[in-house]
Amino acid sequence: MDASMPVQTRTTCPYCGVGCGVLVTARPDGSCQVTGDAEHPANFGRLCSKGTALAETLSLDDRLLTPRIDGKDADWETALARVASTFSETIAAHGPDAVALYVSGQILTEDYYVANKFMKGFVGSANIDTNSRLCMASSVAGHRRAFGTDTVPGTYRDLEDADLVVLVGANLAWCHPVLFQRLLAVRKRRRQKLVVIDPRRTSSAEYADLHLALKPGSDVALFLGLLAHLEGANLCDKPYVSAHVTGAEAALGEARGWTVERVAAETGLKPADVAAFYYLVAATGKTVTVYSQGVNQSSAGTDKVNAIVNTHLFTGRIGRPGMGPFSVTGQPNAMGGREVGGLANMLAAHMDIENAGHRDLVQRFWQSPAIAERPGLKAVDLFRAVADGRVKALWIMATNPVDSLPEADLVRAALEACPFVVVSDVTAATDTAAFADVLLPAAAWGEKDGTVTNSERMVSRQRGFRRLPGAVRYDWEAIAEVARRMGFAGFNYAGPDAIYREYAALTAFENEGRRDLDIGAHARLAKAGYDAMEPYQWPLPAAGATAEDGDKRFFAEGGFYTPDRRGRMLPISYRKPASLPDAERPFVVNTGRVRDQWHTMTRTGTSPRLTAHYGEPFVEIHPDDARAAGIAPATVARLDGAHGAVLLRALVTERQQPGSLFVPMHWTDQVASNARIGAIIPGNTDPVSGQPESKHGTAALSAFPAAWYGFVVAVARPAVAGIAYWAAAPVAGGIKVELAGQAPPSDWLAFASELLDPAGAGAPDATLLRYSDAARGRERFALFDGSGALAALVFVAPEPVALSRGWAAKQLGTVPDVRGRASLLAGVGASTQDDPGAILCSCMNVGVNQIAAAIAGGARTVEAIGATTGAGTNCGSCRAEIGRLLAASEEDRPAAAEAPALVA
Ligand SMILES: Nc1nc2c(c(=O)[nH]1)N[C@H]1C(S)=C(S)[C@@H](COP(=O)(O)OP(=O)(O)OC[C@H]3O[C@@H](n4cnc5c(=O)[nH]c(N)nc54)[C@H](O)[C@@H]3O)O[C@H]1N2
Ligand SMILES: Nc1nc2c(c(=O)[nH]1)N[C@H]1C(S)=C(S)[C@@H](COP(=O)(O)OP(=O)(O)OC[C@H]3O[C@@H](n4cnc5c(=O)[nH]c(N)nc54)[C@H](O)[C@@H]3O)O[C@H]1N2
Ligand code: SF4
Ligand SMILES: [Mo]
Repeated sequence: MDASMPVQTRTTCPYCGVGCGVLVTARPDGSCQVTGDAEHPANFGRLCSKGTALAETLSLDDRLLTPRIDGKDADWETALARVASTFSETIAAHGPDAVALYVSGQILTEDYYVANKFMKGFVGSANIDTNSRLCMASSVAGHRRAFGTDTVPGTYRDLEDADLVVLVGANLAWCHPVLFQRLLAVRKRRRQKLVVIDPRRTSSAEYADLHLALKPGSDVALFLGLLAHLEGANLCDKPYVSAHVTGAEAALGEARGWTVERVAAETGLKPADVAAFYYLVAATGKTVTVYSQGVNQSSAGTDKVNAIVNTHLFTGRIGRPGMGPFSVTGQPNAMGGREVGGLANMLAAHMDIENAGHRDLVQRFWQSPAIAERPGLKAVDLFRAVADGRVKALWIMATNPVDSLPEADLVRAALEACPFVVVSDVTAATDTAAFADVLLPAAAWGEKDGTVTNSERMVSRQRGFRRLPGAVRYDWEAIAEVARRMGFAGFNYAGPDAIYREYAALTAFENEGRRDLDIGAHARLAKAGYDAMEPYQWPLPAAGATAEDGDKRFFAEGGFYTPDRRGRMLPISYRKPASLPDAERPFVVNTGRVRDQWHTMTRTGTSPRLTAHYGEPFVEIHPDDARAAGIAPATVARLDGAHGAVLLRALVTERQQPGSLFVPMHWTDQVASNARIGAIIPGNTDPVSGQPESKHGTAALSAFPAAWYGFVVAVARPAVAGIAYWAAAPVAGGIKVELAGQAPPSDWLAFASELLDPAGAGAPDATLLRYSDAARGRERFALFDGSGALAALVFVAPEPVALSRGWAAKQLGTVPDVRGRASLLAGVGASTQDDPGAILCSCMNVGVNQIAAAIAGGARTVEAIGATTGAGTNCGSCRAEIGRLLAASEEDRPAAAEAPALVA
């Protein structure tokens, strides 16, 4: 091949569970371009803002490129020997349950398979759990209770074929944007109704025909009422239920008392809205109920799932086109992990640890010396066991539990106390990696090869298109190498294709239709076939699959995987969340995601484009609550929970309901002073699934008594240690940092010099200009390097600094003359004209100010704004926000008032 030609690779997006196909064109200079794969059945060419920005997150700057032992660079041989010997010694001295693996829905199926085999078959303990416990565990448990196996019955096409889509605790517009785009495309062709059930008015809710802003945690009451209503409306599918379902009578027994009035009282909804929802569902056969973390992350998560599934089983609306309950998965390989048994209470290939026949089958297949006899510790309990010394050696792979688990400070303390911690990551500096005795550098997206399964059971290849940098290795390889050094046979894989074949063979082994998950057709797939694999939907038995990919559904004709092959309706009773607001902590703390960030920001947080949407950790507060607490918009607020406190920018908005606060989960100690929201979420879990109630903490809310606010933009990260509030985000050519403090420093010049030292303030040829208006509490500094180029700007004021961040960032590296230097300090030129404002459309890089200008120029529709600015014309996930700006302008409010807190 001509080396000067760009090379194209078909792979899969590493972010959400929609599982979009992407086309990567790698250019000879090492750069690459990412576009949607028009032939991939999940997205047909579409991408969202995160997928579109993938090429910007491939920098090696923050990568972990070599193993480290006790903080010092080491070679792989030493690192692997250390891990293997410490694991072996710990097992010899304290038994197999003294070691554990904590893995992630972001590793590939092949990695996951090897990790699970290593622990359950060779170490002989089921102490392997995954961040899916924080994510999908309630759906898994609900599926298993109702279907006898963990199956998503439907397909994405069902969302398009439905006449009614109900989103429960799912902000699809931001978290599964391409799936949401597929819904919006349907709307252009025909009438499809959308109901959104979410305590907050989310971007998804902006599109809803009916938005039910229920009291947090009250979903079970709402769905019990729905079941009662469906019975009253005579909508039981009697032939289906009598042939294929058990438990209907007991389930109805629990539901019958839930009248519209009682549901309204419990959920805080208007009776008319509850009734409207019930009528709509009753009237619409083709109903799909999509649910996500507002359902799963609850101490009643499994009950919420079964309350929803009950309504579908009862009406026979399952497994048929346009009908069904649909649990959308979060991570790119949440499904793959469930399939190979990544959870502590599963075996492999959808087999159960508690089933002696399954244990025997898997052990014979693996020819392993052991097989875990009982479920292992689930994530929250696992880290408690680390804290109290029961688990003495822990290997964490592709997840950041110091940020993402509840009671996160206790998790941190547990890792600090743990005798031996191994962390496999792609990023060098994470809050978790700080506690690693051995740090192993993993191959990242774009480098690794394997498979992932999306929400509709579609298996796709991730393919590498870059050489492995530094000394990084594949995650499966690291585990296999350790396993071999521990003396275990059965880990000599030549490549991921060999692992995949073994896994495919296990799914078919002694199956004979008894297990839903069967991809036996691939048990002998050669490497060439693996490399050329097209996306396919399981099941794919050796005998040949029956339906077309994208159209394979379960349970329309019954055939559940319970012993009597019937689906189960469960008697569900309503109970309130585990921690309720009280006098000490009167607010509910709801946590979740923003559109352009991914989890703990190790990748999306490195893109200036993606951090321009929401650039700072924030808390959404209803205006009445903000007023009562004396919190002005864009000031800093403090939340005190049972286990810690956080400082966040106040985003005062009517989209929030009174009494509730919403905080994104993304900000870590790497990018902010004190914004790890996991630290104040209690470790309450669902009794069946063990999933933590991340959507329902409690806290007290108060104003942070800031005496000064600051804003810095600099070529190098300022020295922020010791400042009460700071939050950093990348900009082109540098970094921007927001600051706030209580007592002002006694000497601002000394403060600024110290702060900017990393940007060169201490260099002999540097110039630090100062503007001071002490009477008004204003201080400004501009730092120039020896060549006269701007290296930093600092603005300090007694109130939140009003300065265009976009303008300030653009000045970095410019070489102004004397007058220019003065106007820099004056902030002159920072008019909204050259400032795009907070970036609303990150695909096309359009900010709120540009949209406001388009509106002022006469654009009256989202389409018209798109035509003049380009905003909303690519992935479309910002269209709801643009609509909001339009609505705001019609109410004659300044558009920028709706902008995210203080980013512009
Ligand atoms: N941009 C972006 N997309 C992502 C991710 C990301 O980090 N960033 N992560 C991926 C992952 S791993 C996951 S799991 C998914 C999660 O996707 P989602 O579940 O859609 O996202 P969340 O924001 O966690 O929560 C959804 C909604 O639940 C609501 N909620 C809170 N409490 C309740 C309640 O009691 N009842 C109801 N009905 N709703 C409630 C919240 O207000 C929130 O709007 O997103 C995936 N996609
Ligand atoms: N308060 C609150 N907490 C939550 C949630 C919430 O809504 N609210 N949501 C929960 C949910 S649904 C989820 S899924 C979790 C997510 O939480 P985490 O899994 O902790 O978050 P990530 O940032 O995705 O962590 C992935 C880590 O793996 C690294 N990584 C990426 N690719 C690879 C790879 O190929 N190999 C290796 N070895 N490392 C890699 C990344 O650099 C990063 O450090 O958070 C949970 N925690
Ligand atoms: S919707 Fe966006 S984040 Fe999710 S897989 Fe598709 S491109 Fe990636
Ligand atoms: Mo998740």
